Amino acid sequence: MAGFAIREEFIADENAAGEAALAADLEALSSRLARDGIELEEVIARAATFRIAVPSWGVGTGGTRFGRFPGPGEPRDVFEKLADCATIYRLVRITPAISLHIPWDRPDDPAALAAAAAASGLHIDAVNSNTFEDQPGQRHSYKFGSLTHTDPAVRRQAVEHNLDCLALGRALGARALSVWIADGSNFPGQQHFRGALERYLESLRTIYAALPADWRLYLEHKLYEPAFYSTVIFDWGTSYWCARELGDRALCLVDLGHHAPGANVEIVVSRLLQLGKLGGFHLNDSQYGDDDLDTGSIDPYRLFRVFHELVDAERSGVAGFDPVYMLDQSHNVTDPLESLMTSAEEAQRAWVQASLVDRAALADAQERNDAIAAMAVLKRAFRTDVSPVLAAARQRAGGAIDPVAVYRLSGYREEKARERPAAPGGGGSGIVG
Ligand code: PSV
Ligand code: MN
Repeated sequence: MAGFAIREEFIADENAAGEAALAADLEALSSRLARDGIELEEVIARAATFRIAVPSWGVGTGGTRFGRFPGPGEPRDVFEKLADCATIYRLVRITPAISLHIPWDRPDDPAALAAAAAASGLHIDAVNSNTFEDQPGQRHSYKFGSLTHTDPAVRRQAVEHNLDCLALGRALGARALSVWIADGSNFPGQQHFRGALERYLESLRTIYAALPADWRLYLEHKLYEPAFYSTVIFDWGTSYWCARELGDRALCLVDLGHHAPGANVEIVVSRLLQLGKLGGFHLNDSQYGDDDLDTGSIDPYRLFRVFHELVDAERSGVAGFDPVYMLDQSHNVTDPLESLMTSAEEAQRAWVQASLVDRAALADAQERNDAIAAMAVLKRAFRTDVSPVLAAARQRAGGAIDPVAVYRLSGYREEKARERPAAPGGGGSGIVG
């Protein structure tokens, strides 16, 4: 890949400076874990297996409907986005997959993009269709909906976009299509609820019929926004029913921000696991609604509780357990690469902490209806600082003990600012909603 890259020797040199402190932290953690009968090395080995995808659009500064404040050196095209994703991967070693949003990041030459990704150890895992905004020159508008629009011509256009995403995804080596629609209504009476859902299923059936045999189709629900009165796929129940109607390869995708404030998302996760329809996650954090804040930045305990349900299902051998993880957040006031590296680590941290839960002790407390003891089991795992485990897993895989520190010291952003003078009109796109 052209342009400045952080060299492996640079990472190794910086790691050398942090090795003694890491060794001391590992030793302390090892004796703490040993008291619970847990082997430190096993925890490090497990941490090394965690994977989370980065959205191509996430490496650009996001925005709100009040504005966007791009930073220096933003990627101007999908190849530059790929270079930023490669940098993240090089430092954190758990993000080899990229999800592409179409048409935001449609490559002119898919084979060239797939080859460039492979050259950096990356791959495209999913394509996300976008029928939530109009594109220049588009024949029909999505102002009043896309896959559920009352006009069959609009629905056909939205279906065709998804079919096009499948074709493009095949050329890129992807294995999944994620569908999120903004369709809904702003006024009571504006939309016939059952009619819109029937139209959704009819559109999705056409898309599902074209899904390659080894692909998965993810249906993403969202409570509200941009429609503020009703949303067609507003909750996990609707999403579950649609996935069941479509077939085995249709699964539900849970975006943590797409629920009412205070909603118990972990029980949603548990239900979908039990029903065999949990496909994966869009991770982010929020204080009020779909805030798209950095994963683990507001409520790391909730993230832990979600991962606790996942690890529990994994350990009890729930059939079909195979969720995928992607970061889906908007970086408005940070360097997006720093946010993505930190967020990937927060997800990995919650997963590793959840793996420390003493499940026998928890089951026992649950049997005895000892609520305090049960909570204490969860808290003991959650309060374990697994930072040294994550650092060791990264370092052994060739990544950085402290990714953000190495990134800053490398001068990557300054180099990119020189290499990538801002395109007239602002350049790279961010997230919407
Ligand atoms: C919608 O809010 C969403 O979570 C969907 O996943 C979109 O594809 C993504 O954000 C980007 O706007
Ligand atoms: Mn999402």
